[in-house]
Amino acid sequence: MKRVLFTILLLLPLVGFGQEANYDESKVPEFTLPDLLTLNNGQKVKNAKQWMELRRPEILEIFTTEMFGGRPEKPEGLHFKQIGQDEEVYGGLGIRRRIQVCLDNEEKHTFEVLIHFPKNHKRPCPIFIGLNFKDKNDETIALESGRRWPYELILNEGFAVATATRNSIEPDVRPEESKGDGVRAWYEQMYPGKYVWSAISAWSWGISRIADYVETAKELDASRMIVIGHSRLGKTALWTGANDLRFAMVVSNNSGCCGAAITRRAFGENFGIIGRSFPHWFVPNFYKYNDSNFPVDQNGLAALTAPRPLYIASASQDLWADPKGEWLCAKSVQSVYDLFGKKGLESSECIKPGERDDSGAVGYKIRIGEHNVYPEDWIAYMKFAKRNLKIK
Ligand code: GTR
Repeated sequence: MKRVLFTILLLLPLVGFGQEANYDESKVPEFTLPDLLTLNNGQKVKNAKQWMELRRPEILEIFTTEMFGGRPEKPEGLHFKQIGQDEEVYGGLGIRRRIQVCLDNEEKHTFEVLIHFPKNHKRPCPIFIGLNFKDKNDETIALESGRRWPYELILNEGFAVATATRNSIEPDVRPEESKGDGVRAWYEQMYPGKYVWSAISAWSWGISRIADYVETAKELDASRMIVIGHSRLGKTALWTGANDLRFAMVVSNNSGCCGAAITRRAFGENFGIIGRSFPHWFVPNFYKYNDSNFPVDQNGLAALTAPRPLYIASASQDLWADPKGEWLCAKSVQSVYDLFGKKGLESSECIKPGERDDSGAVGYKIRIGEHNVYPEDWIAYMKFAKRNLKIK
């Protein structure tokens, strides 16, 4: 009985409470992607300066008001406490540090960050920063070592990596289940009605607070911070890079609908399904839209990373996230990267499972297998980072 219930629960998002996901390529509608380089007033963006000063803010505004919501500035009382350090982990390869990010002077609102960095680093380490799927107050905070967080591998390549649980910043629960213990409820108490923001915005805001810590740590290279995320946290990674230009590179791993997948393909998860399943990921305006009428498509979100390196990755069995739509997204940010003279994808159609197209400033790959992050994914991201961020 338990197992049947569990299976039904697992399948619920797939059927979207009655609204079906399309998996038939022949049913993908004809569509034209909204032009990233046409300003709201109809004029064309001609150079990088106009992109940065005129069009980029317009697109950022669309995703802010219509999808994820805005983000407060960093809080006044923000400070950090080191609450633990192991001087030798992984046979002397790394140092493991625990930081408490205190969001207020009274330390009523805090979350914990786990940082690994190479022990024998010669200069500040480039660092991957991403949230994880562990539960709040889990003793083993983020010790998801092994597959998703292959610390040994990362340390061996000379990178540091910082992570925190998403639930410790903002619980990943529907509004009716909320206990009011996330940063959104706290801001609402302080400034009633001022911020309309989703859990995804709140998570991205939390990642920026980790970046604030990195700026204070001499072992870490704040000019080479890479935001990384898988799935819902891949959406979050894109949104973080869009809002916080301190991040030098963005990695979206299997982020799918409202992440890197082109919405207008209406393949796999779609606006209707995601909006019903995860109302806390979006602002109320999101519900005005269907798959064909959002003012820009997700290549607009991805293009907010430009000219910084951007890696979009899919998995062949992860049709829910629409690999082909993610490839199209990576491909169709090219007009923006062109303005900066940056190379994008080489492929002219979606590459085959197991292949990579990542020799430029935009990378795409599709791993054979399911929705997840594996060491082989990290290997590709680190190689891409080393080349693009000139890491020796
Ligand atoms: C699914 C959701 C996806 C993706 C995924 C995850 O249920 O429909 O958009 O975000 O969760 O985060 O694992």
